[in-house]
Amino acid sequence: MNQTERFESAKEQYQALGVDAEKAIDRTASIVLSMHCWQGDDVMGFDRKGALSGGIQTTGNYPYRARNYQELFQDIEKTLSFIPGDHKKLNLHASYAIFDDGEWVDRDKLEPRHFKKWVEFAKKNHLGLDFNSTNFSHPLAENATLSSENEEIRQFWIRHNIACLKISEYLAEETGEPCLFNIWIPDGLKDIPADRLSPRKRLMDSLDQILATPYDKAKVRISVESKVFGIGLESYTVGSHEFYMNYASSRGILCLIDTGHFHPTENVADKLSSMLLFHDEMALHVSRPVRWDSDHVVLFNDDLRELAEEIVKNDPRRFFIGMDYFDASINRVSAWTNGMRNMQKALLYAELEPSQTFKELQDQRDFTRIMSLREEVKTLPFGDIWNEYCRRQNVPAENEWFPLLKQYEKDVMSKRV
Ligand code: RNT
Ligand code: ZN
Repeated sequence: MNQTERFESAKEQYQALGVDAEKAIDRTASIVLSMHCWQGDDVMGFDRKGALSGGIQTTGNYPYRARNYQELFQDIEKTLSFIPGDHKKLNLHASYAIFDDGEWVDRDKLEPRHFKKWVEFAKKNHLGLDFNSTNFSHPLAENATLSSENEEIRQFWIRHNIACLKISEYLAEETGEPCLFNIWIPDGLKDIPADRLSPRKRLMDSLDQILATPYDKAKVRISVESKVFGIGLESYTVGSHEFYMNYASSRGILCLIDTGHFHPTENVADKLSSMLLFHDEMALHVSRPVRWDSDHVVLFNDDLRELAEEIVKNDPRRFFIGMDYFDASINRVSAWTNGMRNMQKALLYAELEPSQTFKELQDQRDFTRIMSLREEVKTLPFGDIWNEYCRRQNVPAENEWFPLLKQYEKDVMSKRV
């Protein structure tokens, strides 16, 4: 059988369960994913030489990391050529500002013009843009940022975030689509705090000062990202889930849920429907924690499938879906590609589920049938639909992209010495 015949046969098998594979393909293609720029260079950025800090870590020494914006652009374009989807966004961090020769400004002085090259790159590749302030990997972030007891330091980070808000507005204006401006800070303590409240009060005040800056809500959505703990900050995180959930609700901004930022036995997929009862929109960082917030490359596993199922059932247009993983132990274009393709796969898989039937069976409390049907679905020829989706999107099929990546590694990446 050739690809078309395999697809037609697979389509019939899904049809037998009442699922329209054509519609599933079209709906998946319309879901917007934001690809994080930071997988390509191990979260190094362009504005400083120092090590990554803030309780997050990249591990591994695979060669050929992108060392400047030209190489990063090259790798992003290669990666995009492997990923299906009608429209994608690129998720930037403030530390990826591009300075002219000899120029440098600190984070509180960043301006839209420092992201002009990213805008040109986005336009060339038909990409939307999202943005993050970088409240780590900086000498003034050694202790605390927006929750700092040192007023000068706290004001520095407030100025940085206000600068980022203005840059986000510029990115939205230039690309003509909304920009998500996400705030994550590493602030926390290694050991048991004497005072849990004051840092949180200061964080609340800092965020209020940032939000007091006028901005166009049609162009920019602001989100806040919570966390359980970071390395060296195991006992206390100022920006906890409860803090940000309440903060976001009371100020009319978005909560960002990072799938790596909860206790390992918590089901993150379960949180989405609850959040969306109280918010029109929410944001995600899709990651893969292994025992801790390790930011492993996202795989096509049960956790991801369940997350995608919830996205699809709660209307994908209500989500800002961003990816957040970084692995320095493997080829970084392959890391990017696997994670992004796996997210797409999970969304297609979710679109191909007989969810209306499942729902009716649940209402009838026919759990015997649900279990059996769910298992039946797992052995359907999903790969044939996935490869057809890739073919229609002009990207390589599942067994085709890896040789192309190895060729790129040989021709381009391996020359970076
Ligand atoms: C850290 C957060 C944060 C970062 C990126 C680089 O735990 O997940 O989102 O990973 O901003
Ligand atoms: Zn994150």
